[in-house]
Amino acid sequence: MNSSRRKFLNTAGYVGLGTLCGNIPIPALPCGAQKDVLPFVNEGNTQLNTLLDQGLKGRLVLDLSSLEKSRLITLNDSFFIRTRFPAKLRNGDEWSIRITGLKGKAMEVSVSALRAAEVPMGVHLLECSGNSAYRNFGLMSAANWSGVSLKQLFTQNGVSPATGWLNIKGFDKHIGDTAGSMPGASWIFPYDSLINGNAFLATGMNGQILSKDHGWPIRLIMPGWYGCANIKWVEEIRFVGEDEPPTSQMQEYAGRTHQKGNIQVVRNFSPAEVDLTAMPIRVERWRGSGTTKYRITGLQWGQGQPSRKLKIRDNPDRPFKHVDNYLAGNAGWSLWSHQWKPEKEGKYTFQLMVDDPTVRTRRLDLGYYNRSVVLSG
Ligand SMILES: Nc1nc2c(c(=O)[nH]1)N[C@H]1C(S)=C(S)[C@@H](COP(=O)(O)O)O[C@H]1N2
Ligand SMILES: [Mo]
Repeated sequence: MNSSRRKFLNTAGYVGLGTLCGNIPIPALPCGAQKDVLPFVNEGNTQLNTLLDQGLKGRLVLDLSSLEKSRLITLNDSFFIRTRFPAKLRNGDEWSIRITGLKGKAMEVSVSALRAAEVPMGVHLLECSGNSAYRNFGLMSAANWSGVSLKQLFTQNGVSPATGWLNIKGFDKHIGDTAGSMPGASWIFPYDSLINGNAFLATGMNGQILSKDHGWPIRLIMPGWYGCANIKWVEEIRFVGEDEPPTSQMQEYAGRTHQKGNIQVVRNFSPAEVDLTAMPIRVERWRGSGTTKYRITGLQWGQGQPSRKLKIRDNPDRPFKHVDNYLAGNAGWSLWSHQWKPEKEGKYTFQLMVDDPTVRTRRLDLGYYNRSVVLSG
């Protein structure tokens, strides 16, 4: 099925025979109930699951509406892309990473050495900090990565921290139009966050060698941090001081990574962590024998454990109610579902909250992940 047709089916109100009638976790409907999916309104109209454009302008936006419990790992050619590979990317087999800013001489680690040490690193989700309704929230995906942790890399090569901060720099030599994004990506991390947070240099994704668009031959994965810090095409790791100015990449994303106050120096930069977040991905209407039932399926993701204390409301003036079902364990993200009982026609805006004051939910609380549907006869 081509993607425009798929998108139509998923978002423009697919009407089909519900074959799952006895199985869906809302009160059973008579077999033969008709299902349709209510489209989300006031969102962008990007072509989903389709490779668009080249280089810095290159994008692939994942269609989240079709996520199921058995399909929480994103296939490699559906995994979202925020920037496609730079035209001048050189031969990966001869690639090496320079480690500089050391007390002694700079070091080189070859890709072949990294590949030889590659081990499974588990499932991690990436979310672009610019993931928004304009992109149908599809700048987000989860994969099963493999690679080498920085901790192991440093231990094996006898690297001791020369300073408290590391600048991880990618190869970004694009040609042509930069589409408003600043070329050149690097991020400066506290050394301790990288080591304790289990950051790794990924060489593989879902059992395959990393593709060029996802950072071949080497990319950084910093678990739980926004995509923008997950540098692709890594070519240099440099120890820097706490008074180093944030990179252009860090400045570009400062607003989206919750930075506040004086951020002239990296010491004042807060970790680009993704807080716990949740939103609906599809709203189904099941109609049969004079009854109509609505089911909302949604995602939750972000740092820490998935919550069992999600609440949802269908408009700002309505009370939050506990979410009914938690469908799958954590694979970077997990699914929930909820029976929705709208009282009348009209526009509804869903917002979730976490009923636990110990869990930080900065973006969620801003209404950033609100999604709306319009209900009519
Ligand atoms: N070198 C380099 N790394 C980069 C980028 C970039 O432009 N150049 N984009 C970043 C951003 S903004 C995001 S969201 C993620 C996206 O990773 P993906 O395209 O593999 O999904 O890569 C990050 N790493
Ligand atoms: Mo991003």
